[in-house]
Amino acid sequence: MPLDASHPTLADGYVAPPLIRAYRGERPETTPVWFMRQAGRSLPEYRELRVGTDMLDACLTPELASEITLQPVRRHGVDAGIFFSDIVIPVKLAGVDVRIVAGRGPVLAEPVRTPADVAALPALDPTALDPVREAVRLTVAQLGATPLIGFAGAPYTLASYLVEGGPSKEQLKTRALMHSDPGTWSALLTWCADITGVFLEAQLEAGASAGQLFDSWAGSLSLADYTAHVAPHSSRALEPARALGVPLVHFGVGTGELLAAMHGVGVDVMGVDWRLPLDEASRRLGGTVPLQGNIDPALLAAPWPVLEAHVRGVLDRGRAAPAHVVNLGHGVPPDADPTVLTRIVEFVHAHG
Ligand code: 1CP
Repeated sequence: MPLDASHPTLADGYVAPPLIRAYRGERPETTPVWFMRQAGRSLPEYRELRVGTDMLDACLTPELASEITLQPVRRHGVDAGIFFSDIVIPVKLAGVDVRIVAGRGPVLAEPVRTPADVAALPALDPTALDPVREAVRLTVAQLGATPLIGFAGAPYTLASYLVEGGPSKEQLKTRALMHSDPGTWSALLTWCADITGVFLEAQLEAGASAGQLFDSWAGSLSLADYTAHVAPHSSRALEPARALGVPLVHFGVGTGELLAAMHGVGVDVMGVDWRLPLDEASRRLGGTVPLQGNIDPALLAAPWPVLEAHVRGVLDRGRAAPAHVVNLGHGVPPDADPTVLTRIVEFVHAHG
């Protein structure tokens, strides 16, 4: 389905902002920059607003989710807002008992491991996504010319939380299921792809101008497993978003060996973590794919001259790609000093 005529990118006199131009492969006058996890615990104004409200409840309260999304845009002058939500929101909205445990992450009341567990996963009623649509509408109305990025978790990363029951370093049970019971695996990933696909679609239809698919934990997979057991499901998750014609970004941690395969699921831009220099990432992608990344989040805690030299290096290597959006190589750490993030934005806008 095409975008509704009320979508901001279809307004009279719409001029694509630098972020969208870079995602399309152009080089705008200033290099765009935003940060994964720019909303959230690094900001005192976020911590204040969240007091007494559960994380997933905050995501589903449109006024609150909208305000939290806007906080880092106002403070840092970044080139995009990233919608404040979580990859497990569609899981919760389908009726699965999942919560975010502080200091840990998403935890399920009952892990999903057997064929019966997978068969019992409930369908997601599209009207359950109404608070997400409303939060996006409120946010886009406030953002003006700054674009909003919508996002979703990729089926593998989502499935890893369902199977493990919570955050896990190596996703051992998840990868065991992939091989021991391919039928159950495929049914589980299809369920994940469908709920996450409509979650992303809802944000884009409501006014987000680009989408990012986070396969954060795909780096635990071999290329062969990724290609055979994961990529087709990621592709399926992106189908509704692709039909809308907005730029799509794909990101994972430790996915240097998977970059080309991840690009192949049908996205325009590849996010790169801090391990792989951008010029090498670009080479692995044939020099034709816009890149996003890849400041090492660890260096946010380094003295400014050290960080500045690192950011210069990221900008220099990023010139190997057709276009570059500066970001971190993963999310903002909760204890990051927010004034350092603002300084990076100023530096990138002045020197990028
Ligand atoms: O600015 C933003 O980016 C805010 C929006 C956002 C996004 C894009 C949140 C809010 N979560 C996410 C995506 C997300 N959630 C990912 C993909 C990105 C990534 O790799 O970091 C993943 C893996 C999750 C799962 C999740 N939710 C974790 C990771 C746990 C683990 O397995 O290691 C955690 C800690 C959460 C909770 C969460 N989500 C978002 C915030 C701000 C928080 C912390 C909640 C709090 O305030 O305590």
